[in-house]
Amino acid sequence: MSNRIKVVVTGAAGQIGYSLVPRLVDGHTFGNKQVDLELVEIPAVVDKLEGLVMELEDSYFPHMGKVNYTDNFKKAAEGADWFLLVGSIPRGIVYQGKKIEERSDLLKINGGIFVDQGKVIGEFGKPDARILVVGNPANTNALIGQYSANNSDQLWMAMTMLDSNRAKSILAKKLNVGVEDINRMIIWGNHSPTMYPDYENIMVNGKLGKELITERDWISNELLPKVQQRGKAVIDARGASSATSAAKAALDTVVACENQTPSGELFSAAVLSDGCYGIPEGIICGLPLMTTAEGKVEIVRDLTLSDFAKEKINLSVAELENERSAVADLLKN
Ligand code: NAX
Repeated sequence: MSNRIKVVVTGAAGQIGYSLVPRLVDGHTFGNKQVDLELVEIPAVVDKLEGLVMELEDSYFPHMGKVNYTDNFKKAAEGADWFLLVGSIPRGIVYQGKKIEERSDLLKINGGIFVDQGKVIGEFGKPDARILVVGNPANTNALIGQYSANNSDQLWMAMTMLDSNRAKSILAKKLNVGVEDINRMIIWGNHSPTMYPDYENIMVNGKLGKELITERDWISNELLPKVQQRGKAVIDARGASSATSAAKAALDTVVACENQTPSGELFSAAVLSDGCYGIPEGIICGLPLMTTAEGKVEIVRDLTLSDFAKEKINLSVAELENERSAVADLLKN
């Protein structure tokens, strides 16, 4: 196994990028491997990355390999093992003379970016590259990217780990245990307010969540809205969207994919659905995952879903199907 790994980060000059990039080379995420970084930005801000590179150099990271910054995604992508696609156009900005307010506009604009990046990743990324889409709308961006890449050995994911970590924190407080005691915290569906945090299938010190939490009112009025609206609550409190927690969640996803999943644990990310759990094929949907001893990331297919869970998941799946319809003209390969 190679002792070098090449990681591409888009949106590297953004606020998530600032928290994320240093931790890719601090020895935690990729262990003893030397990590080569390609930091990618749009032409208007790419020069700002010189400052980030200076800070990386000044930070003494023995595991840091070569570091480049560029606005040329194709050059950055050549032979890369990991792509952390954080860059996207946010709601509310003026883009090509128009203020982007509607989710449908957001889907189309970002969709265009992911068509181009997907093609490049399919052609120039490592044959077994792993791609984590963080930039919103993450699930549908990942779907577009995966179509365009047209390379079935590469693994495309959209990030739901932040939602999973948020749910762990709320459940740990409720059950008066540590966050590390909450295992198998799965987020089903879309990374959007329709997501479903599956409290019934968590394991806490040998007990199933559905045995530990029986107050449906607390689930419906506390857990679900708190997890689903946490992103907005952070924006209201901080005046900016989640950054350090989003970066940590991206790193947690990489670590979960790079290492065999411990017995009794599962992790959360959205991947291409294949009909499991009655979820229609061909959407990027939050599902339970594990990494095998051989390093393969697989969907775990034997969780039991209650009628309550199925009803909630169906709502989120319907939203993903609508998003897919809105970008149907971009789903080509
Ligand atoms: P920022 O606006 O601070 O940074 C985004 C950066 O992406 C900017 O520097 C921009 O120039 C760059 N960018 C835009 N298009 C690009 C392209 N085509 N190629 C390369 N770079 C490009 O946003 P930040 O707070 O860092 O958030 C980034 C994205 O993460 C947003 O879309 C945000 O909605 C999304 N989030 C997703 C989360 C998730 O759990 N999946 C949670 C956190 C976050 O809200």
